[in-house]
Amino acid sequence: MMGILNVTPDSFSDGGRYTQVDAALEHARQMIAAGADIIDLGAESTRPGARPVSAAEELDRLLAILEPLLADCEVPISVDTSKSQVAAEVLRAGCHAINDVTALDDPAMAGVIAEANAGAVLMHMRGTPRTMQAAPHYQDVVAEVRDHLCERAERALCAGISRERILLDPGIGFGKTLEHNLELLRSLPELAQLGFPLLIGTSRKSFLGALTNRDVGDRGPGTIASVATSVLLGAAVVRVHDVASAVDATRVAWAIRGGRLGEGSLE
Ligand code: HH2
Repeated sequence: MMGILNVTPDSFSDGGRYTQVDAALEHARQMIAAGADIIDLGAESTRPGARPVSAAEELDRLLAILEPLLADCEVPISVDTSKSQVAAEVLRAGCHAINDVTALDDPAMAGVIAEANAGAVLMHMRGTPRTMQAAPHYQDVVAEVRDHLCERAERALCAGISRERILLDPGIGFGKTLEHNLELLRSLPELAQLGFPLLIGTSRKSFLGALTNRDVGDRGPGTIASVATSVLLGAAVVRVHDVASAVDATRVAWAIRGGRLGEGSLE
């Protein structure tokens, strides 16, 4: 269970709530008490149309919280960044994994992660956050996402990232229509055949709004349905804002699937 901690002013569902260190720490503590196994710390929003931030600004936001978070929290911390320069600094500061929504687009990223012997989440995205939802098109979304993830996993392995530290993520909502998202979720058993644990992030995303006709603050039940389904279909890790409800849903889905709790952890 990965709990989301966004120290951004503009994230799509929790922007501005945890920009103060005290509020961020308290939220992390609550997520861990509720059952988060990993905290994913992000300082640059990737919502459609988001403004890119400089490496210096991203690092300022991250380092302000990372040190107290590492001192305070007993679970691994991943940092959601696509910049190798940022990754190098946060890994030096002690974080355990990099969650890269561009799956190693930055040519130096794989080497930086390998050198730190850290975990890597490699996510599929079509385009950039600024452009990705402008008429995304695929011939065969599942095959294209699978091939891209396979190629990026190879890149990670060649750079020396340990196989058991790599997770793959089809990138729900990143350059995908509603139908693409549903097809990818339906195809998790096929994506799992790549042989890496799958991480799935559906929490409060707009495809849930399209299905339920709910605003972002009212997508809890939709999130839970998508979390349970993802776990049942093969997700090893789910990335969520509301950890408590997702933990219950995951326990039930995991038990029905017949899986072992704790499988697919970043450590
Ligand atoms: N989704 C978001 C951000 N990072 N990382 C992975 N691996 N998978 C995801 O699905 C994913 C991700 C978007 O969600 P959120 O962090 O809540 O919003 P924002 O990007 O606006 O901060």
